[in-house]
Parts: sequence; structure tokens; C-alpha cells
Amino acid sequence: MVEPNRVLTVGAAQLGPIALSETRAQVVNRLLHMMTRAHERRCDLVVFPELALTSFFPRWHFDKAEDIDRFFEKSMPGPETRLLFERAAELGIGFCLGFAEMVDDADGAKRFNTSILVDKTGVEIGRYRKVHLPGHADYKPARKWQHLEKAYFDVGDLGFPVWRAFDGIVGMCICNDRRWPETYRMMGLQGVELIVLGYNTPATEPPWGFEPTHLAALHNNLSMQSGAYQNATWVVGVAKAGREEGCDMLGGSAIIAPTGEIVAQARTLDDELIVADCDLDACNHYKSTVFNFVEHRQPDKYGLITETAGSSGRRDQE
Ligand code: ING
Repeated sequence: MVEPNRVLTVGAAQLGPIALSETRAQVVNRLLHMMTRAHERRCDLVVFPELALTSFFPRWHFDKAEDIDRFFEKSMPGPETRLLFERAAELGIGFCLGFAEMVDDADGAKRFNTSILVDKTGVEIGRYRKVHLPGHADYKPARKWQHLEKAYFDVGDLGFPVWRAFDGIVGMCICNDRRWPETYRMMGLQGVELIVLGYNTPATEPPWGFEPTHLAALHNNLSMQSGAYQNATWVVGVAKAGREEGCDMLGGSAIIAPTGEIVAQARTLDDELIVADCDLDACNHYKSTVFNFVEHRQPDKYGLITETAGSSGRRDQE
């Protein structure tokens, strides 16, 4: 009997703006509503954006530590987010959540832009901390918006792990990570079949100045589609979208197949759930043909390495 394909139904839960005035409880309510909707649409896994519990606070300069710390979770689950884990277990749906993580360990407090992967029983499977922190570390008063992730977060210290989960191999990254090919390749070399990520991307005015919105959308799709195709993996990218505290954020949440095709994409700039059946076995075709690492990446086997007189010493012995 031929084994059925491993099909994972994934929901990308795009969020509209989160106002500074919204409490954790109010935001968690929005997430619970989308988790329930995802369950109704038979999702095995629902993916929330980067920093999904608060407004994108790196757009502002804060002087006082307590003004920054209020955006961070001191524990995960915490008093409000506990409800997400409980609902996940109740419904039998996994989730990925982006949030600002505060870690108080032996060598002092560390702050990360983090995402977690939680299984269908509401248990955390894995954690990722953002490596590529864009923008600038110093306050730039002349700018309309800041981009102070370098000031507010430490560089992620967990690398790019993947986990056996949801009947496949799953990895995570966050926002700016998706623009760098090595992000996908680090996981691609580990056999990843599904990469889930969230993003908060200004629709215009990136850190260095105005950029037409159509390029923001192009670069968003291009980065994720090429990462998916070149590593034969599914990629799910989920936006915090819309006009958040006056700043226009890009939408375009997408579910992308190992072929590089966009199989579902958000149309609005609000809370919007898009769903796709992700056949994890569809990765095998490209992993065993076009992107067969073992077969096609053996430079020494094909004499691709240029030997120089001093390189190996072998020539001297001839
Ligand atoms: N945001 C943006 C991102 O990488 C950015 C920063 C915007 C970089 C536009 C380049 C161009 O999508 C975050 N949070 O990383």
C-alpha cells in the first residue's frame, strides 16, 4: 500500500495594526480568535507574525529601560499568553508565535526578538532568536521613524536549528532574516521542509529612506520564493500589516511551495487568515533532483578546486 503524502494544513494568521494602547489581553484575544478560526479550517499549525503581542516598538526611541521592558515577556507562557497554549492543547493545533523575550540568567538580562514553535499538545518544541537585526543602534531624531532593533535586542544566540515536528522537519526565522540566503541554506542543509517566519516591514520608508511600495512587496516575495525554491522547502511568511500608529506596514503574508510558487497570499492589511495544504513530500522532488546536495555539491569530486603550488604540498612531492 502506498503511504499517503505527509500533508500539513498550515494557517498564516496575518495581523492588522496593534495599537500602543492595546493590552496583552486584548491582543491575545485576537490571536485566540484566529487560532480558533484556523482550527475550524482544519489547520494543524497556525503561524503568527514577528512581535505579535505588541506594536512594533523599535520604531520609537525610548529613554527609560522600563518604557522598553514593558514590551517584553518575562516568561513564556506568561499570565496572558498562557491562554494560547491552553487553547492549542484544547483544539489540537500547533502554533508559532513571535514575541520580545527577556531572559534573566547568570550573566544578567538578555533581550531577544524571538519566536517559538508549540506542538498540538501546547508544549514548546523549539525557540529561535533573530540573528539579522536591521536598522541602527543610535537614536536618529531627524527620522520620522526609528528602527532600533540593534538597541533593543541582543543578536540571536541559538543559530538556525530545525526540529522533527508535525511529521516533517520544521525551522523558523524572523523578518529581516528572510532577506539573507544563508538563513534558508543553514536550514536547507539540515533537510528543512517547512520554514515559518513573521515580519514587521514598513511598506515605505525603510531604515535608509523612501522606497516605492511596489519594491517592498517585490523584495518580500522574491526573498521568500527564492529561499523556498533554492532549498526545496515550504516557506510561510506572516505580516503584521496596515497603518500601525501612523506607520504603513506591508501585508502580503504568503504560503510558498518548494517550487517557489505562491499558493496563498493575503489580500488585506487586517487580521486575515490564509490556509494551504502543504504537502511535505513535495520537497523530496527537488531535494533529490535539482537541489540534490550530495549529488551536485562535491567540488573536489569534479576537480572544481583550483590547486595552487603551495596549496596541498602534493605537487612538491611529484
Ligand atoms: N523589518 C524590516 C525587514 O527586514 C527592513 C526592515 C525593511 C529591511 C525594508 C530592509 C528593507 O523586513 C524588520 N523588522 O526586520
